[in-house]
Amino acid sequence: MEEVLKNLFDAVLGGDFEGVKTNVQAALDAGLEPGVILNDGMIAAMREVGARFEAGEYYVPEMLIAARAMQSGMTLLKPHLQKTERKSSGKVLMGTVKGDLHDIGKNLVGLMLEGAGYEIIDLGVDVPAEEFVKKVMELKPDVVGMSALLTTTMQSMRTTLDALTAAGLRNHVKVIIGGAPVTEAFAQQIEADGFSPDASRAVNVVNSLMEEKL
Ligand code: B12
Repeated sequence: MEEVLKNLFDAVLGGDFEGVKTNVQAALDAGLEPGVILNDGMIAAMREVGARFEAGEYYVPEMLIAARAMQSGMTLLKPHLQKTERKSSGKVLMGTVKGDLHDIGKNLVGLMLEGAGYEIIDLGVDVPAEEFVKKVMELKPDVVGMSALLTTTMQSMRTTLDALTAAGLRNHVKVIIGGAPVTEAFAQQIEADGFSPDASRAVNVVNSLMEEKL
């Protein structure tokens, strides 16, 4: 791994805010692709944070500090990730489902979609099914994107889809889901329209759903 990426990885892992910013800038100055900086430097570090948590070496505060350090680096990286060509490709309503407070992945997906020209409405975290329903009625998005990082809160995705169906909205909006524990098989099981394991492929999924809508 490039030295600067290794330093960035270590800075995220250690929750070193200044180190994250310095190394993101250094990586950009060295001409590294923003996508590589994000994936190989920061997301890889968050994966390691998760592994250490699982092994009992890290606790919630360490996870939180690492997450915040990553977010401080994202502020610098954001303008470089967003492409310049702009056309309004459609409206996407994003939210982390009820009971779940993880938002880094959701924010990244929103960012990449925004870069691809979509208008993003972000409902935040811990969003109940009724709130998704209310906002779909009010704002008429083309696509709803739900995120869940806990095996327990994946069930809130099913509840939200059921609530959209019960409100008669299911034929009016496409629904995509994602988050570390979410799989293609789960997406099919709950009859979501799309799934992506990461933010860049989420753009392809939304693009093809938009084509289907036309
Ligand atoms: C940071 C973190 C936290 C932070 C979150 C801060 C924040 N602002 O988000 C804090 C400290 C708050 C936290 C809390 C908890 N956490 Co936590 N957390 C993590 C950690 C380390 C990283 C998550 C992350 O940001 N990853 C980086 C992003 C970029 O990746 P991502 O979220 O997967 O997103 C990508 C894809 O999944 C996809 N994607 C995501 N969303 C969407 C949506 C759509 C529509 C699409 C298409 C794609 C998509 O694209 C993204 C970009 O590529 C994970 C470890 C892991 N391996 O995931 C544990 C993890 C998710 N947490 C875990 C746990 C257990 C908890 C707690 C219960 C701990 C506790 N005892 O309190 C609490 C729960 C709080 C709650 N109610 O939500 C477990 C979950 C286990 C499980 N199977 O359910 C994990 C897996 C850690 C572990 N290995 O045990 N956590």
